[in-house]
Amino acid sequence: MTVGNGKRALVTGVTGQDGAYLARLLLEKGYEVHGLKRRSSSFNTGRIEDIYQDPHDPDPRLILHYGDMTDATNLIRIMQECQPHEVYNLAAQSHVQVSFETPEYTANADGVGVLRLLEAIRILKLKDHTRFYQASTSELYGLIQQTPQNEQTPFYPRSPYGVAKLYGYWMTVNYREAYGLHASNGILFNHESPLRGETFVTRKITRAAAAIVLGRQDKLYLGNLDAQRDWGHAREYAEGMWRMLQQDQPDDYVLATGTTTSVRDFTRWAFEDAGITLEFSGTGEAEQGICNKTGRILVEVDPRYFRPAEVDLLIGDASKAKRKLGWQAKIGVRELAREMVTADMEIMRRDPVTKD
Ligand code: NDP
Ligand code: GDR
Repeated sequence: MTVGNGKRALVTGVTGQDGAYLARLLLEKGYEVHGLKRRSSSFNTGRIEDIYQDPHDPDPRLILHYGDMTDATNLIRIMQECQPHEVYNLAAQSHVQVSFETPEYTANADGVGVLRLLEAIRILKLKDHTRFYQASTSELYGLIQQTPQNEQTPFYPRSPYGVAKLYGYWMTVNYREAYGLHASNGILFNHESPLRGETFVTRKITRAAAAIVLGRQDKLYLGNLDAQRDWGHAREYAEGMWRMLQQDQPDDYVLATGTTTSVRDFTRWAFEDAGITLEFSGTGEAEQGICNKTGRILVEVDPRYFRPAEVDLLIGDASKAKRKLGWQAKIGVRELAREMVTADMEIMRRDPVTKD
């Protein structure tokens, strides 16, 4: 059992992929972890089941609070109750395509939500007590200006999500400069894991590869196969977030692997890991059907998954994080895909009724 380190952390978005990895890491380091979770009509704590503690436990190390990034009074009250030494703001409507359908809500939760937390620190006079981490994103770069992208690369977001996150990024910088808050942005490139949400492209692919090979699904429908992303492992990125808040000075850091991969190649590798060799023909919109060796079409391009504006290419330069934080991604995309496919095969074998 880890001995308490006397520190409290508040993690918003604790029920999400990154929140689950970060909460686990903080508990291992001896923090008392407070998590913000939304009220939901069904259980939404699946990702933190293994660290979940009964509220009746006499000395709970993980304490969950109901809350929402769109509710300022609730955030202020939780901050007042926890008096956290470190706040990790991971809560967000994090799906880029969904942000085109819900732009105002995304602005409220992902943009103004950041301001609400920063203001809570200011109102409660916690500025010399509380350090703040903002989950910024490579989606800020958007339209390609230069590659690889680093902390100096200009931003040009391409979605309501990216624009909302731009506001959060600058508010974090502004509160640091205006009020002296220890507030840092992690500009994180895509990171995935077996805990990744099922509608993000990597997990959608690894689940489908597992389901198709087990005879539970006939076909996978995808959008833009030409998009290129710098995919790392979420567990390693959670460690990077923590390291940012251990620095004497607040700052902004890129976390990335430095390697980029197309959606097409990720699909090929994931299916290969599941035991299926895919045959591709043509590219872009000409690429309508992708078959296995017998000619059966397993992957089809469906324009409904094309975005109104796309981010074509992301590849990050994390040399500042390496130099200042001693952080470097070790898990490459090939290993990541294999881990995700293996995990999805196991889940599906355990659950005989899953249908897609
Ligand atoms: P997830 O979508 O897995 O998790 C998002 C979390 O935010 C969930 O716990 C969700 O709750 C919660 N949430 C959503 N809306 C609200 C709200 N209005 N109030 C309170 N909580 C809310 O995202 P990730 O874990 O992948 O990402 C974590 C953060 O990092 C996000 O801010 C994301 O934008 C950012 N990011 C992610 C990257 C990635 O590649 N994963 C890269 C760069 C940045 P619920 O479980 O109830 O839905
Ligand atoms: P992204 O991740 O938009 O980069 O945002 P996502 O996995 O959704 O898309 C990556 C790329 O794949 C293309 N794509 C598809 N995407 C989805 N979701 N579904 C499909 O069927 C599909 N087909 C092709 C997309 O067009 C895109 O180019 C993620 C989120 O975690 C953000 O919160 C985070 O900030 C960024 O990563 C960095």
